[in-house]
This record gives sequence, C-alpha cells and structure tokens, in this order.
Amino acid sequence: METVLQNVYEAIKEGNARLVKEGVQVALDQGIAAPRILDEGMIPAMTEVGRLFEEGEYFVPEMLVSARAMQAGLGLLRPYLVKEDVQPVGVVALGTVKGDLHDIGKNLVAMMLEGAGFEIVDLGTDVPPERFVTAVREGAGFVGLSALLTTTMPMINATIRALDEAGLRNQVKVIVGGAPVTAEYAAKIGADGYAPDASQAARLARSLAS
Ligand code: B1M
Repeated sequence: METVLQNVYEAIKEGNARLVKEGVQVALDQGIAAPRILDEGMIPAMTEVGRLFEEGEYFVPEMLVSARAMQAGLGLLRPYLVKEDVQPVGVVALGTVKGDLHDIGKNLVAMMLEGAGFEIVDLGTDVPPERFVTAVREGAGFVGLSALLTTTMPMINATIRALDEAGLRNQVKVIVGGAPVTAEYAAKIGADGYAPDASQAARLARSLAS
C-alpha cells in the first residue's frame, strides 16, 4: 500500500479526523482515484477497528471517534464520487433500519447512488418501517435498507412487510445490504435485490430501474 494510503488507514484507526482529512487530500493531490482511497485505505481501517472491538482492545468510544474520522474523510471524497447535474433516474428512500445507528455504509451507498443518477431521500438511521411507507407514498420508487447488526437485520423484513400491508409493495423496488445481510436472506424475505457494497448497490439500482 502507498505510504499516503497507509497514513489514512492509521489515522482512521487512531480516530484522528484532522490527519484523515490531510491524508485524503494528499492522496487526491497525488492523483490516487477516490474509489482506491476508499477501498484500500479507509474501509480496511474500519474493518480493523471492528476487529479490535471484537478482541476487546477497542470499546464503543474508540469505534465512535474512528467513525467520525472516517466521515470527515468521506466528506472530501464526496465530490469525486457524486456526479452533479445528472437527470434523476429515480428517487431512493434510503435509511438504516429501526434500532440501528450505523450510517457510514449507508452514506456511501447514498453517494454511489447519487453518482449513478438517483435522487436520494436520506431518512437517516434508526428509521421505523412506517417512515419508509410514508416516503413511498410521497413518491420514492426505490427503498434502500441498511442493517449492520444481526439484531436489527429482521427490521429489513419488517419494513418489507409494512410496505406490503400498506399495499405499496408492487410500486417500489427494495434493495438491501449491510455487513450481516446476505443474498440468500434478501431472497428469502422477498427483497428485489441485495448488494454487498456501495458500488454494486448503484449497479443493482440502475439495472432495476431499466
Ligand atoms: Co458497531 N458494530 N456497534 N458501531 N460497528 C459493528 C457492526 C460490529 C460488527 C463490530 C464487531 O463486533 N466486530 C458489531 C455487530 C455485531 C453483530 O451484530 N454481529 C457492532 C456492535 C456490536 C455495536 C454495538 C451493539 C456496540 C455496543 O454498544 N456494545 C453498538 C450498536 C449501536 C446501534 O446501532 N444501536 C455499535 C455502535 C457503533 C458506533 C456508534 C460506535 C459506530 C457507528 C458510527 C456510525 O456509523 N456513524 C460503530 C462502528 C463504527 C462499527 C464498525 C467498527 C464499522 C462499521 C462501518 O462503518 N464499516 C463495525 C465493524 C465492521 O463493520 N467491521 C461495527 C465501514 C462501512 C463502509 O462498511 O457499514 O459494512 P458497512 O457498509 C458497506 C456494506 O455493508 C454495504 O456497502 C457499504 C460500503 O461498501 N452496505 C450496503 C451497507 N448498507 C448497504 C445498503 C445497501 C447495499 C449495500 O442497499 C440499500
């Protein structure tokens, strides 16, 4: 890994937002493409943070400062991942399901979908099923559901059921993802598609739109 990407990796691990921003800027100035900075420096750092948490070396506060440092770096990458002035292909109501506060992956999915020409209605985190139902009533043609915890994954199913009960299931495409989610689970609960990462989520949404 180039030194600058290694620096970004270390700075996220240490939760140093200032150094993350500096490192990302240096990487961009050196001509390293935004997706490489993300895939080779930033995402592996968050994976390592998760490992350290599992090992009992990091606790929630450390995870939180690393997450903030990651978000600071993502802010700089955003213009490189999102194309401006694109005619929207569709509206996606995107959120992290009820009970779940993780939003880094969801925010990345939002950027990649925007880059693929979708308009995003970002419902945030801890979003109850009824809020997705309202967003579809208000015109969203796609719903994107993110879950990072095995305990909140069933809320994906609950949200799809809520859309069904509201009589809206046929009007909307539901795409799902997040670390514990699998293609098998997505198929079992009747989602329209599953994506393992943000760029594949954008590709999936494009193919469902056409
Ligand atoms: Co939490 N956390 N966390 N955490 N956290 C995990 C998820 C965990 C795996 C850590 C671990 O034990 N190794 C573990 C879950 C275990 C499990 O359920 N099996 C865990 C836990 C246990 C918890 C708490 C319960 C801890 C506690 O309080 N004791 C607590 C729960 C709070 C809650 O949500 N109610 C908690 C809290 C937190 C923080 C708030 C401190 C912070 C989140 C801050 C934030 O998001 N603003 C945090 C963090 C940072 C993590 C880890 C370290 C990193 C997550 C992340 O941002 N990854 C995480 C460990 C890990 O993932 N390795 C962990 C980077 C991100 C780019 O990846 O989100 O997977 P990810 O998104 C990817 C794909 O999954 C996919 O695309 C993204 C990018 O390519 N994707 C989609 C995501 N959504 C998609 C939607 C799609 C398609 C693709 O379509 C719509």
